[in-house]
Amino acid sequence: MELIKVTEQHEPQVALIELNRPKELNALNPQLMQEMRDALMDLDKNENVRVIVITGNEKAFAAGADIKQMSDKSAIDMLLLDQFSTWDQIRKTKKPIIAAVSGFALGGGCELAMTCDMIIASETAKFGQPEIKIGVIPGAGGTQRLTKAVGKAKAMELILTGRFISAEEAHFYGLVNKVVPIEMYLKEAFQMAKEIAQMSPIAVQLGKEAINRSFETQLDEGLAFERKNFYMTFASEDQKEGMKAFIEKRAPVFKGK
Ligand code: DAK
Repeated sequence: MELIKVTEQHEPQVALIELNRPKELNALNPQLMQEMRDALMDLDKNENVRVIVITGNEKAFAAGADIKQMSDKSAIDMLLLDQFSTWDQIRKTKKPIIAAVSGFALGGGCELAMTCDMIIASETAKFGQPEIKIGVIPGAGGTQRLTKAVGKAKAMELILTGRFISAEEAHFYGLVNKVVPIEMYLKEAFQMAKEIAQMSPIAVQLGKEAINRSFETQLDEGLAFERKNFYMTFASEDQKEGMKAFIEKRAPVFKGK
């Protein structure tokens, strides 16, 4: 593992996965996501692990999918890359996953946190789906999970303006479980993980499965719809311009083409 760090027993029966691309604010490239999928599959099978915590660093949980790796892709390139199979596998993890978030959780980073089962945030955390600013839309469940978490009006605001919200606001809207001072966010996540680890692992797995079932059928349809529209944005000149402008550190000029 190069882009993540896995500690199998950070606490008894609690594993920790740390995203480890600090210079790129933990931007999620395919290699990182594949390492994450492999780690989660291993930990899910490991009898000594009951709960998994995923974290970044104090500055960034993850600032999104890697724009530099996506900028030149066509809709068909994105389709053939099939990165969604990695994300789908993450979604199938049976053990509970807690995201411990500090700093930026943006785009794919916010989607990764929402794919986890619970979110503990530091007071400095910032959540957002800024894809619209680079000419695309969320592609890893943001339009579905954010809407379920915060409601239609707030999801529209965040996804159509690309605005960030603070940890406090995210808590108000029910996106995160708890907000704590920065020196406490990991401790708090482990505290919750240890509490869950004391319960029957069978009951925990069945409880998680049942809660997810409450929106999974709708989620499958919603995700399929989002994916088609996400691929479609890669057929636009605005996607090329939006991502190029990010890399060149300038404001994009969108033409609606
Ligand atoms: N991708 C690539 N590099 C990134 C990045 C990203 N998302 N975010 C930051 N970086 C890089 C910056 O380019 C910079 O690199 P250098 O210039 O030093 O080489 C370095 O990280 C530090 O960033 P900044 O200099 O920009 O730091 P600041 O503190 O000034 O600003 C910021 C922090 C987070 C506000 C800013 O970096 C920013 O706006 N970042 C982009 C946020 C964003 O737009 N995120 C959404 C990306 S689109 C999919 C799954 C998921 C997705 C799509 C498909 N499939 C399964 C197919 C998701 C899409 C997205 O997330």
